[in-house]
Amino acid sequence: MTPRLLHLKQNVLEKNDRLANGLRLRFRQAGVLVLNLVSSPGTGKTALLESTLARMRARGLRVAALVGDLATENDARRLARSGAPVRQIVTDGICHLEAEMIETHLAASRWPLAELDFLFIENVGNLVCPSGYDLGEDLRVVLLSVTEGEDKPVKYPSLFNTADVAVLTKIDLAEAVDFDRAAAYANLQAVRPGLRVFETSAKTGQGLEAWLAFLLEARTQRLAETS
Ligand SMILES: Nc1nc2c(ncn2[C@@H]2O[C@H](COP(=O)(O)OP(=O)(O)OP(=O)(O)O)[C@@H](O)[C@H]2O)c(=O)[nH]1
Ligand SMILES: [Mg+2]
Repeated sequence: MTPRLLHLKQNVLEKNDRLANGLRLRFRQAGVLVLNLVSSPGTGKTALLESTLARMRARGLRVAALVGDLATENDARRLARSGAPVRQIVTDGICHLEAEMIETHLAASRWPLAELDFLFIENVGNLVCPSGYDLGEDLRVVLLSVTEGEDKPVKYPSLFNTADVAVLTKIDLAEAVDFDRAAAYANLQAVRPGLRVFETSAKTGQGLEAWLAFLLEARTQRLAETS
C-alpha cells in the first residue's frame, strides 16, 4: 500500500472510531445492550437472529435489529416476521457496516433507544472487511458454521481476533460433515485465547437457551457496571 492510501485508510478508521465511541455512549446511557454479528456469508446470522428475536419477544424483552447487506431487503423481511422492529441497511457494494450507517439508520428509525433492551446488528457477510469497523457495540459475536471448515479462524484471524464471543452454528449438521470439534476449538483458541464458544442449531433449537441466558446475563452485568 502506498503511504497516501495508508493515510486515507487511517483517516477513515479514525472517523469511524470517533462516531462509534459516540454511539457507545448513547447505547450505555439508554441501557440497551448492542451486539454486532459477524461471519462469512451463509453462516446463519439471520437464522440465529430469527430464533433469538422470537424467543426474546416471547419473554417480553424489547428487541430491535439492523441488518446490513450489499443488496436486497431479504434478511430484514425474515427478521421482521418475529414482530420486532427491523431496518435493512443496503450498503450498495460496501463489504461491511460503518458507524455512520448505524447513526443514520437509527436516526431514520426513530426507535427510542431507552425503550429497547437489546439491539442486534447483523453485519454484511464477510470474514475480512467488518473487522476494523467498530459500531459502538458492547459485544462482537463471530459465527462459524460446522460446514465452512474448522480452519477459518486461523485463515481469517483478524475477525476472530476482535470477537468477544463465538457461536458455532448448524451444529445439527456436525456429523453429516465430519465436523472436527477439537480442531475448531483449538483454532479459535489459537487466535483468541479464552474466547467463549456457544454451539447452536437454528433448525433444532439446540443451544439456544444457553445462548439466550448468556445474552441476558451480559445485559445485567452491563447495567450493573453503568449504574
Ligand atoms: N441445518 C441448518 N441450516 C441452517 C442453520 N442456520 C442457518 N441455516 C441455513 O443456512 C443458510 C444460510 O443462513 P442465513 O441465516 O441466511 O445466513 P447468513 O449468515 O445470515 O447469510 P448472509 O446474510 O448472506 O451473510 C440458510 O439456508 C439457512 O436455512 C442451522 O442451524 N442448521
Ligand atoms: Mg443474513
